[in-house]
Amino acid sequence: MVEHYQPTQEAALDRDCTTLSRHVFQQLQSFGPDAQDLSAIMNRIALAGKLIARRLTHADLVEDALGFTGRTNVQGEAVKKMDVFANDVFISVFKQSGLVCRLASEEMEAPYYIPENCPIGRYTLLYDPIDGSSNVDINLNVGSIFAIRQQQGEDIDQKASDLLTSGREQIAAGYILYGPSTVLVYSIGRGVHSFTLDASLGEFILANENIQAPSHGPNYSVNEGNFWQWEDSVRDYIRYVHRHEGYSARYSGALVGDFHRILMQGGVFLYPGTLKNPNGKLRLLYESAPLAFLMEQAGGRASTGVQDILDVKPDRLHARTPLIIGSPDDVALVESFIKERIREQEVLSASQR
Ligand code: P6P
Repeated sequence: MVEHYQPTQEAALDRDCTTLSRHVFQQLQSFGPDAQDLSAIMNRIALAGKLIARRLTHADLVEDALGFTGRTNVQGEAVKKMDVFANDVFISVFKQSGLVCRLASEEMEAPYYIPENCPIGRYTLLYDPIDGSSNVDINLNVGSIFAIRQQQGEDIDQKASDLLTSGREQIAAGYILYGPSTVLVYSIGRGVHSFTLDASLGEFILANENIQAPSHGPNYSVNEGNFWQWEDSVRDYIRYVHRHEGYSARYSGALVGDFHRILMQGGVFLYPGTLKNPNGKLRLLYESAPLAFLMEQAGGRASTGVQDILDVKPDRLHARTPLIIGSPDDVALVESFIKERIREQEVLSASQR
């Protein structure tokens, strides 16, 4: 009688085999064309993460890897060499993929179209290639943020106007955190999952499934140097956390690391509007909306202060938005100060009529 081989049920082996592309199929419980596309897209994003991580881990040993290019991007920010490298990595990994036709990035004024992938490629990648790049030269954490959307319509004029829709059109989002380890966190709308890069395998391996943000946490993450630039309502919130026990200020100046702490430990990250930037500093389409997608999937919230981030429709590709994101109880607390001030202003203006 033929003895049928029984593969080992060794958990460690199965875990090491749970790569990002396999996990997408597990999530979707399908091997259909959409699942195949998403699995392949996530695999290429993982490759981008590996290429950027490799550069970062010895950037100060590589000729010409650090410092500024001397150019200014569409945001009016000085462009760092690492910004350009990372931007081009994401373009390169999607060449000859037939998947992603358009890439919209913080570093490019208009979307980039990959000729051989258009119009067959029906996916668009929106990304911040290196967020927090001021940290690169001092070896502190930085991150890449991405969102995936499906193209709506033919975009004949190549204005990508179909991207000016709410974040609820995103089909996937995530980030890569380049820290002591390189961690990729993603969601395709079925929970939030993290993968850690095992350099010995050259693979991102599943580390945490179905991450849930705590309903409340001790961290509040904000640049208090802007204190006198904010609305009174935000200052009222900051005074509140100063006066009450149980709050810790944690701010690294790099959104991805600050967000990851809030996702894992709870609390709130906020970048409110300031006198200089009334709509805030962070960009909607490739920073706030992808992170809002993740945070909602993890049971948290993301708000402008008066509206859910995922409901905001941008009027242009590089639109900015105020961002309050994190544990539901903590986001609600910040919103309560903002809404209280709005009520007071409405009462005052009614009394003056
Ligand atoms: P500030 C980095 O430039 C960035 O876009 C985010 O990563 C970060 O959260 C924010 O700006 C920091 O801005 O004004 O506090 O230096």
